[in-house]
Amino acid sequence: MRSLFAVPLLFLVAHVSAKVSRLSHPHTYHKEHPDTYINEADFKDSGYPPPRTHAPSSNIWATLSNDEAASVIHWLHHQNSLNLTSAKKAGAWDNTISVVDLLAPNKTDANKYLSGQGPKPPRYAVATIMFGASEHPYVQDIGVGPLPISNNTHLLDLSYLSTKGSTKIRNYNSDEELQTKFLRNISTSVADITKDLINMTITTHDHSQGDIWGIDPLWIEDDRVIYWVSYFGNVQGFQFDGTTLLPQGLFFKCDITGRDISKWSVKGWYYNGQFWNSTEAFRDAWEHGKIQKADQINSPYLDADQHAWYGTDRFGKALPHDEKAPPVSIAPEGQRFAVDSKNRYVEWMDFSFYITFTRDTGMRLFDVKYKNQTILYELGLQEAIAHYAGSDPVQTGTAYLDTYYSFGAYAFELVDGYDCPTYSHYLNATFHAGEESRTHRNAICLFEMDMQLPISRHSSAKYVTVTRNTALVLRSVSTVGNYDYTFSYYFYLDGSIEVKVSASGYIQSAYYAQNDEYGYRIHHGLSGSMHDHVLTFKADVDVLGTNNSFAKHGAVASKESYPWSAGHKRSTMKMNRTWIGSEDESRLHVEGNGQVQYLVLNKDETNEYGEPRGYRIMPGMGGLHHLTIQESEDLINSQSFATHHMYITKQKDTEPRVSNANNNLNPRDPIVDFNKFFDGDSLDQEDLVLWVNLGMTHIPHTGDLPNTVQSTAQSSFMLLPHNYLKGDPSRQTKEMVRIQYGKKNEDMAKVHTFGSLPHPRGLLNLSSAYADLTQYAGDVAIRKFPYDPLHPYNDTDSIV
Ligand SMILES: *[C@@H]1O[C@H](CO)[C@@H](O)[C@H](O)[C@H]1NC(C)=O
Ligand SMILES: *[C@@H]1O[C@H](CO)[C@@H](O)[C@H](O)[C@H]1NC(C)=O
Ligand SMILES: *[C@@H]1O[C@H](CO)[C@@H](O)[C@H](O)[C@H]1NC(C)=O
Ligand SMILES: *[C@@H]1O[C@H](CO)[C@@H](O)[C@H](O)[C@H]1NC(C)=O
Ligand SMILES: *[C@@H]1O[C@H](CO)[C@@H](O)[C@H](O)[C@H]1NC(C)=O
Ligand SMILES: *[C@@H]1O[C@H](CO)[C@@H](O)[C@H](O)[C@H]1NC(C)=O
Ligand SMILES: *[C@@H]1O[C@H](CO)[C@@H](O)[C@H](O)[C@H]1NC(C)=O
Ligand SMILES: *[C@@H]1O[C@H](CO)[C@@H](O)[C@H](O)[C@H]1NC(C)=O
Ligand SMILES: *[C@@H]1O[C@H](CO)[C@@H](O)[C@H](O)[C@H]1NC(C)=O
Ligand SMILES: *[C@@H]1O[C@H](CO)[C@@H](O)[C@H](O)[C@H]1NC(C)=O
Ligand SMILES: *[C@@H]1O[C@H](CO)[C@@H](O)[C@H](O)[C@H]1NC(C)=O
Ligand SMILES: *[C@@H]1O[C@H](CO)[C@@H](O)[C@H](O)[C@H]1NC(C)=O
Ligand SMILES: [Cu+2]
Repeated sequence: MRSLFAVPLLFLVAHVSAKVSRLSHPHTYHKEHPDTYINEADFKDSGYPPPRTHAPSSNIWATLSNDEAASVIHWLHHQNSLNLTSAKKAGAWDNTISVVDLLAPNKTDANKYLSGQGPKPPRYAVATIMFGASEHPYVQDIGVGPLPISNNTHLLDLSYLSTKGSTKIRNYNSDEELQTKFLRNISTSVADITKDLINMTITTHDHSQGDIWGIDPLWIEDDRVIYWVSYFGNVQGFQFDGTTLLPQGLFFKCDITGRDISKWSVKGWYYNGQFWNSTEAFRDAWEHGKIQKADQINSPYLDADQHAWYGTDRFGKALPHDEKAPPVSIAPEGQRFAVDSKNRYVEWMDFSFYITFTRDTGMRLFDVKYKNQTILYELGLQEAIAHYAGSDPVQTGTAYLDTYYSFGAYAFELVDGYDCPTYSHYLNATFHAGEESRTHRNAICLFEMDMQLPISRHSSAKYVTVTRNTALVLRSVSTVGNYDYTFSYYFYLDGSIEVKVSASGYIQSAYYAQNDEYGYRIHHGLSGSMHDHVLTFKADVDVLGTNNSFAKHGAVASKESYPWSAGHKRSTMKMNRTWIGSEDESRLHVEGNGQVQYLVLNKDETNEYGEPRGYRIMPGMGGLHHLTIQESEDLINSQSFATHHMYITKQKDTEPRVSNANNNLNPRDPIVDFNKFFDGDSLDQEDLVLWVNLGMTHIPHTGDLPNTVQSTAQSSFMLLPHNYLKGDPSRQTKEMVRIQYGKKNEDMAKVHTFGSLPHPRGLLNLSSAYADLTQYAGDVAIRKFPYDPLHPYNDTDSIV
C-alpha cells in the first residue's frame, strides 16, 4: 500500500492523528528576508477590482455543500436496513459511511437543462458504505436523492454505473489494524535474524526502527488472500520525509484470508534472490549459515546529517549571482478574468467553464465554452496508475490505483508565490469522508501568465509584428503518499487548451540486490525501481453539438505521376483521411513521427470551404503514455484504460467514469471494467468521449534524489481548434505590436500598439510579489454526525 498511510484511506480523516505529517511544522516557516514578506492584500487592493460575473446556469456539478453532506449522512443513519455505526465509534466490524460525494447528473439531463429544454436535474449524492459487519465485508456505492432531503428522498440503486451490474465490491482489506499486529508479531519471532541481515528489529513492543508494508492491490491466489510485505526504514525523528527511500530487501509472504487472525500464516521469506517456504526453513537456513548475504551490507538508511542525501533543503556551493532576487510575476492591473465563486464559474477572454471538486479525482471542469459555444462537456482526471517492476515480490506487486487513495483528499493548500503567483485567485477544496467535511484552503489556483514565447511573430522587409502569449492556468497539486502530482489546465488565446501533469516528491525505490535489470543503482544499497505512470483523462469533446465523428488525417509517402511529369513518378506525400467508424477500432496508439492528426470533427458542420469543423487532440510535452507491462497480474481487469494512448467511446449515461475508486479492493472483479465500454457502437456522428493517457516510464536516476524534478517529469496533451474558426483568434488581443521601420528621412520607427501601450501606470511596491507564508495553515474540518458546523476544528499536526 501507499507508504505513510497505515490505515484504510477511506477512513483517512477519522484516523488522521496516527499519521506522519508530511509537511514538517508548517507554522514555523523561517523568514530569511523578513522585509520582503508582506500581506498580499496590499496588492489585491491595488485599485483594479477584479471583474465580476454571474454564471449563466447554476453549477449542477458543484461539490456537495457541508450542509448537503451532513443531511445525507443524517438521513442514511435513519435507514435501518443499512445498520450504520457512526464513523467516530466504528471499528472494522461495523457498517460505516466512508465517503459522501456528488453523483454527477446524467449528461442527457444536464444538456437538456443547459439548452433550456429541460428542468434543472435533481441533485443526488453518492455514499460509499463499508459493510464491515460481516464475515465477508464489502464496500458499496449507494445513491441518495433527490436533495435537499425531503419525503421524496430515497436510496438510488447505482448498478447502472457498474459494468458488472453491481456497485458492491468485496473488501479483502478491512482489517488493517489486525494486519499490522500480525506483521509485527511475525517480525518479533525473527528479530534475531533481521538484526543480523538488515540491522533492524521490529517487534510488537518496539516498532520505532522501521515499517513493514507491501504490495498493492492484494493478490488473490487460489482463493487465498496474499499480502507480500517488505521491511522499510522509517523517518521518525528526522526532519525529512522519505521512508520510500529505505527499502531493506527482506520480504515475507502472508496468507491473510478471512477475518480470524489465528488462521493467518506466513507462506515464505525472500531475501537476496533466495526463497524459503516457511519461517522455520528461513530460521534453519540462517542458523546453519546458509543465507547468502547481499554483498553490499549497508542498506539505505537516514542519518541526522542535515545535508543528508534525502533532505530537500538547500545545500552545496552557492550558485553565481543567486543572492539576487530572480524575476517574479506580477499582474500590474489586477485580475483580468471573472470568477463567480458561488458557482465556481470562470470567464477568461472567450473561454468559460465550471469547476467541480470530488474526493476521488480532485478538480474537474464542466461545460467548457469557447466563443459562447460548448467545446467540452467534461474534462478531467479519471484514474492514475503507478505500476512498478522488480525482481522482488513487492516491487512487482505494486500497481497503485490512486483514486482509491484519492486526489481530492490530498490536494493541500498551495504555496503562494511558488506553486502559483502571488496574484493568483485561490479557491478552497472541500471533500466529505469519514463523516467529516474537510476544507483545504487555497488548494486550487487560477492565474494568468505570460508564456514568455510570443504566440506569433513575423519580420519583413518593412515591419516586424509580434503578439504576447498570455494564458490562463487552473492548477491544483495532490500529494498522494510519496508523490506530488501537479495538475494544470492552460487556456490559450488561439482557442486551444492544454492538460498537463507534472510529478515531484519522493520516488518509491527498491533494495538494490537482484534488481539491476529493473533500475539504476542510485545510492548505497538502493535501486531507483523503474515504473510506469499512466494518468487517464476524460475529454468529452462536443464540437458544435454532440453529433461528432473521429478522424485520423495522416501524411503518407507515395509516388505519383502528374500530367506535367512526362510519365515520371515523383516521390511525394499525400494526405490520408480516414474515419474511426466504431468502437471496434477505437483503441488507439499515437503513430510515430507525429505525422497523423487525431480529430473530432462534425461532418454536419462544414466551414465555408467544405471542411468539417473540429478540434484536434495532440500529444504535448512528454507525449502520451500507456502501460509497458502487458496484462499485469496485479491489475487484471482494472487496467483496460491504460493499455493504449487514447480511446474513443460513445457517450452513455451509464459510462461516466473509466474506473471506480474501490476497484483497487478487488481488481479481478472491478465495479467498472473499461473493456466493457467497447461494444461495437458506431462512432459516426455520435456523442464521442475521448479517454487520453498521460504519464511516463520513470527510470529514476541519481537526479531523482532527493526529489523528482518537474522540469522533466511531465506529460501533456492539447486540444486545438481545427478548421473550426475562419482564422487565428489570437488576432483579437491588443497585446501585440507592429513596428514599421523608420524611413530614409524620418529615422524613428513607428510603433502600432493597438492600445497595449503605454501601460501599466504608476509605481509598484515589489513587496506585493511576495507572500506571507507564515499564514500557511492546516485544514478546516467539520464533524458531520452529530453535525456541528459552528465548531470547526483544525488538525494542524497533519494537513491530511
Ligand atoms: C448491525 O451491525 C452490528 C455491528 O455494528 C452487528 O453486530 C449486528 O449484527 C448488525 N445487525 C444486523 C441485523 O446485521
Ligand atoms: C441516469 O441514467 C441512467 C441510465 O439511463 C438511469 O438508470 C439513472 O436513473 C439516471 N440517474 C439519475 C440520477 O437520473
Ligand atoms: C413527510 O411525511 C411526514 C409523515 O409521513 C409528514 O408528516 C410530513 O408533513 C411530510 N413532509 C412533507 C414536506 O411532505
Ligand atoms: C504471535 O505469535 C505467537 C508465536 O510467535 C503466537 O503464538 C501468537 O498467537 C501470535 N499472536 C497473534 C496476535 O498473531
Ligand atoms: C546498525 O544500526 C545502528 C543504529 O541503529 C548503527 O549505529 C550501526 O552503525 C548499524 N550497523 C551497521 C553495520 O550498519
Ligand atoms: C517446503 O519445501 C520443502 C522442500 O524444499 C518441501 O519438502 C516442503 O513440502 C515445502 N513446504 C511447503 C509448506 O510448501
Ligand atoms: C450565448 O449563447 C446563448 C445560447 O446558447 C445565447 O442565449 C446568448 O445570447 C449568447 N451570448 C452571446 C454573448 O452571444
Ligand atoms: C476558504 O476556507 C476558509 C476556512 O473555512 C474560509 O475562511 C474562506 O473564506 C474560504 N475561502 C473561500 C474563497 O471560500
Ligand atoms: C444527431 O444525429 C441524430 C441521428 O443520429 C439526429 O436524430 C439528430 O437530429 C442529430 N442532432 C443534431 C443536432 O443534428
Ligand atoms: C490510410 O490510412 C488507413 C487507416 O489508417 C490505412 O489503412 C491505409 O493503408 C492508409 N493509406 C495509405 C495510402 O497509406
Ligand atoms: C511596500 O509595502 C510594504 C508592505 O505593505 C510596506 O511595508 C513598505 O513600506 C512599502 N514600500 C514602499 C516604498 O511604499
Ligand atoms: C483554524 O485555523 C485558522 C487559521 O489558522 C484559525 O483562524 C481558526 O481559528 C482555526 N479554527 C479552530 C477551530 O481552531
Ligand atoms: Cu515515478
